[in-house]
Amino acid sequence: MTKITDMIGIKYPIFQGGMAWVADHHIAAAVSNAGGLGIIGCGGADENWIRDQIHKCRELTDKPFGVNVMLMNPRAPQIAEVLAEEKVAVVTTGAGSAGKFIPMWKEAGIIVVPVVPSVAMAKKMEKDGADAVIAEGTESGGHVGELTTMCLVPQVIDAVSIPVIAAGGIADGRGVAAAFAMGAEAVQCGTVFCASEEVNIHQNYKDMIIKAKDRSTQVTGRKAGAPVRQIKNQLTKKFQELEDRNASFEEIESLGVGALRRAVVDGDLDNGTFMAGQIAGMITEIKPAKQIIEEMFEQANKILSAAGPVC
Ligand code: TUI
Repeated sequence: MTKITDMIGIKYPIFQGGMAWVADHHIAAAVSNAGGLGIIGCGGADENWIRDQIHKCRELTDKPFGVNVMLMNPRAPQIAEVLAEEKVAVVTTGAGSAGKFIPMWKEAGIIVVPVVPSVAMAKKMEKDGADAVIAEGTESGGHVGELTTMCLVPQVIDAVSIPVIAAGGIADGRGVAAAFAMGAEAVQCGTVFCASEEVNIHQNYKDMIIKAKDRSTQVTGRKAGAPVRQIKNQLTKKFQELEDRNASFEEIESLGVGALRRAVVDGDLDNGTFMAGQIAGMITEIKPAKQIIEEMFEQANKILSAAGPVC
């Protein structure tokens, strides 16, 4: 039991990342039914889609689940209101500051857990009333910060009093054990659930993850302020060309428009954005979400119980 499992009422201290286009009610319900915290990712969707997903998730599970709000979504204010109306158990946020929505969510009894890429943002979220923070390292897939999980997590833990969840580069019991050794109260995993049976994405996306090696991902758009980690393909070469000639944020953004949908829905190997973390190289099998979670914690518990003095 950790502060996070107690706070939310879940069995395993694991959140499934609220990945845009990827994390719909199917995987969220599967992870929650397995004892973790499943999360529906809003990405760029509108509030009607999200309300429908929440209702569908409730049909598949009576366990707590969460919703992730991607704060760059222009509909974030409308989505925030729907989440308060629906009184979802947990809201996580990404790609911006959740501050202005926290009072409304707290009034609705929601547990609020923003993703933070820095100590400064973690302190701000604590001051604004967050219940916990997810410290996400640059190893993660999708929109990323600059610090690695190994450096970010302990610095955030030292800086705040609320529980810290470690994310970025965690896909097995060794990663979980390392996160707990650093003082985390839970982990968040995304990429490993892209390789689950229940996730509703094109088979080509799952295959990309299974085939990925340690150096298969790349962050595009850092210079333009739109850093996204994804698996290398023809599209990342085009992103690289734009960056090499110092293209503007708008040009880089326009190349990315619709690219995540092309990956997730169409399985377009050349023109899709296959967001994935660096740990994709370690993932070699598609498994049910329940098996992923149970194996991860069995391994972590073995490591942590056997750990004696280092020397
Ligand atoms: O949000 C994510 N990962 C995502 S969102 C996403 S959807 C997307 N699609 C196309 C282009 C861009 C995004 C795909 N992956 N992770 C959580 C996360 N949040 N990582 C980093 C941050 C973050 C960054 C800056 C959180 C707060 C922040 O604050 C900046 C500020 O000062 O407001």
